[in-house]
Amino acid sequence: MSFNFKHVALAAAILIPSTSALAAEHTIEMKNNGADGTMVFEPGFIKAEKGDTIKFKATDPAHNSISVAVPEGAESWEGAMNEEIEITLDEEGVYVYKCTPHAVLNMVGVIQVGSPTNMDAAEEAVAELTDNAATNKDRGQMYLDKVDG
Ligand SMILES: [Cu+2]
Repeated sequence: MSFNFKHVALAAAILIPSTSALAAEHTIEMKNNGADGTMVFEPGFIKAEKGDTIKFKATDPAHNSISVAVPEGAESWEGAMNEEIEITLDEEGVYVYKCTPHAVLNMVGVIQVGSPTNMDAAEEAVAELTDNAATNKDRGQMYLDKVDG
């Protein structure tokens, strides 16, 4: 076998996986009952890597996922009721989201991607969600407390 550029390129393609090949897929279930109480995203906190995807799974009906705060440059999202949406985490920072009909029950969640670049905005969003919630008032802050770095 002759040693030429084609072989080197092929070897590199096999030995060095691209970043996208390493991206993980996470699932967050939208549930009526979970480990953290009723009307809940599970898990409510996820630490992910840039480029990972999140699938919101409609385990129980009558939930949705809508972003409340996202890092600068990241796309916000708005899932319809019962819609299973998939989002890609393109920017580092903290993502805060809620379920529209159950925001009053503090059905919220937090995703950390890399460095928490927008922590102030995330804290503000969680404080406002907490103010507007009638129950589970410690939930958003409990998730936010898990953000590190
Ligand atoms: Cu809900």
